[in-house]
Amino acid sequence: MDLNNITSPSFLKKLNKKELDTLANDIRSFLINKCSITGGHIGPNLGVVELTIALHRAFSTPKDKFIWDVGHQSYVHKILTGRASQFDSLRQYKGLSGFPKRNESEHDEWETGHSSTSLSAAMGMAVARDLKKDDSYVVPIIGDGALTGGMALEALNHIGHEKTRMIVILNDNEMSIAPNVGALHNILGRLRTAKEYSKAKEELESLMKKIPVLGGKMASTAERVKDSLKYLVVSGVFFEEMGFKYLGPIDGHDIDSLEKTLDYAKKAKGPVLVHVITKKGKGYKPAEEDTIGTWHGTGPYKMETGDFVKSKTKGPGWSSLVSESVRKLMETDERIVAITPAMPVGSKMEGIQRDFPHRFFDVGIAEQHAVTMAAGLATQGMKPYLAIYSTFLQRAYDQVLHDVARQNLNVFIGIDRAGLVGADGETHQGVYDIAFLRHIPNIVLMMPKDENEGQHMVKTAVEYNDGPIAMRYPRGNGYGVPLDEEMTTIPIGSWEVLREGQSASILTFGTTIPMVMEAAEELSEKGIHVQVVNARFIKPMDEGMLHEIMSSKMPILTVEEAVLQGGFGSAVLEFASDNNYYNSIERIGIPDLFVEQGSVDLLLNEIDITKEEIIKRIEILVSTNDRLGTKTV
Ligand SMILES: Cc1ncc(C[n+]2csc(CCOP(=O)(O)OP(=O)(O)O)c2C)c(N)n1
Repeated sequence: MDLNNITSPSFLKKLNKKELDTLANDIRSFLINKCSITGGHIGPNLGVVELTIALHRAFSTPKDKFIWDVGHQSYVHKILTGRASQFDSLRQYKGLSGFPKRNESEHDEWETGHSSTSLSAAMGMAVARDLKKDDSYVVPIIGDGALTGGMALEALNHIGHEKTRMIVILNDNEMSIAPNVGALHNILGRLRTAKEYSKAKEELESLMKKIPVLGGKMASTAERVKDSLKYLVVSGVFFEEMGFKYLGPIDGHDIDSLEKTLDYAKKAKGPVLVHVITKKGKGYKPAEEDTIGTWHGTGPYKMETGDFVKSKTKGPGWSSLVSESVRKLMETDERIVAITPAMPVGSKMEGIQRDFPHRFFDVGIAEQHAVTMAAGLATQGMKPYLAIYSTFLQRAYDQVLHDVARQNLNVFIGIDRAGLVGADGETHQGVYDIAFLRHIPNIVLMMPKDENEGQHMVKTAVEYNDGPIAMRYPRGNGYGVPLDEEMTTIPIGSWEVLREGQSASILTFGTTIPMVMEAAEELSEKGIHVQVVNARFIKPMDEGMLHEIMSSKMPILTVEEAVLQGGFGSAVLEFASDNNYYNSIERIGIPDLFVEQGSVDLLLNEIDITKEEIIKRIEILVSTNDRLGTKTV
């Protein structure tokens, strides 16, 4: 069938079994083909083809509400709700989002990107529904990985207590972004294999229904039998104890049994959890055989072989460089303990995991726990290294503030994917961390200009024993600069002049340095000689150098790939104001908006973080300064 002709999911209800199987095959081929060109979350989506079809047959969106947790597995839903024709633009600038988007379709009730929000959102929607005396269904769809997130567990606790009517679909493929971890994962493992429990429970329940009047003693005896049966057959029937009716485990690739179970679930008065077993990557051999998470989300690949199309890179990946530097230091420093909240593959920590299995912890999707666990380690004289994406560190703001910084503990935070990240879009841009960390007392925040300075910063962070220290590094690869044999430390709070000049000073750090250097070169050809400073410590700033620059009365331009409000430029303005300097100061950075998806270069262009803008601003600054002269105190 031509999937481009689908306009609404209502057509599904008219299809017979054979037609449904054909549709599932067509959707798989379509996804494998389209994602081979655009890249995307192919593995998770291949796993939910039948589940999504069954859901759209059992329910009627938009009246009924689907809430996709994380949202990376919503491609099939997008196809069935009339968006197949947009897949050529998947994850590209102004194109189809890789996550649910409310402005894309009335069938997208909830936007995500970060994990474990679905159950709380569903609770809100279900309460609203009940208050409005509506009869719709609220259906959160959550993976076994996302279920380990603290928020999901907080919501389960509340929903089970309130007995709110909703149908939770647990999409259990035994994988998070990498293999799933944790005690909850083990509970699911036992449930997956405990078919006998489900069968025995059903038999007992139907037996109990056959007894005409279950009065007093007899009823409670029967309940007790049922209870003890649970423990006899499978220890810890977690969900029932939490107040949910547990249905499953169901084969998530069998549309018929999925539908029967969903129809049964619809009759329940309170919360139901349908445990669905799926296979990530189903139907595409390379993805199906993946055991480490390579096919969770990919760039373009050759469809026939599954070989990834390699883009040309000069230097090592930033995550590899940082993890490898930490791994080397772990050889001689036994205090170092490495932690990742579910991202061992993304943060390239396999080497650490292999060489130091007892000093490596994948804690699951649990950023808050990861940070406070690191704080606990630090109280005992250990040196925790926590690799965490900038965007996900947002989850652990209070833990950084209250547990780490307030107690001034020696925690080293590697802020991975700092800056714009590209195709994942608004939910994943790592552009807020400076603004939400800079005002926290005690913390040191730095970003290297290249991978050599990066390895020295890792050493600096490990040697630093005066409190928390965080190092930002971008997504992607370094420039291929030579790496010094020995890692050395950099004086905390020291900046570096990269280019001398008297007309103006440009203060910048990290990824924007090359564009600033190019702008400086072009400006010098026009007779404007700017100083360029590698402001590698965002906190503390190099106050000595700032006094020097500001007292020279040069105009100043700050450039950062991060939000302007509360950012590095703001810190420079605060410094000027606090010290009564009146230099002209302008800032380039991310304005007050959420930056959408697209290639990083294109996005930088869109928000005017460009060489051309730097040249333009400096020319205006310098000419105004010359005309007016610098105001003095
Ligand atoms: C707060 C947060 N931390 C980390 C991530 C990165 N992440 C994206 S998907 C994913 C795994 C989700 O696993 P699961 O819910 O089981 O879905 P599956 O991909 O297996 O279908 C992780 C850790 C995220 N999106 N949000």
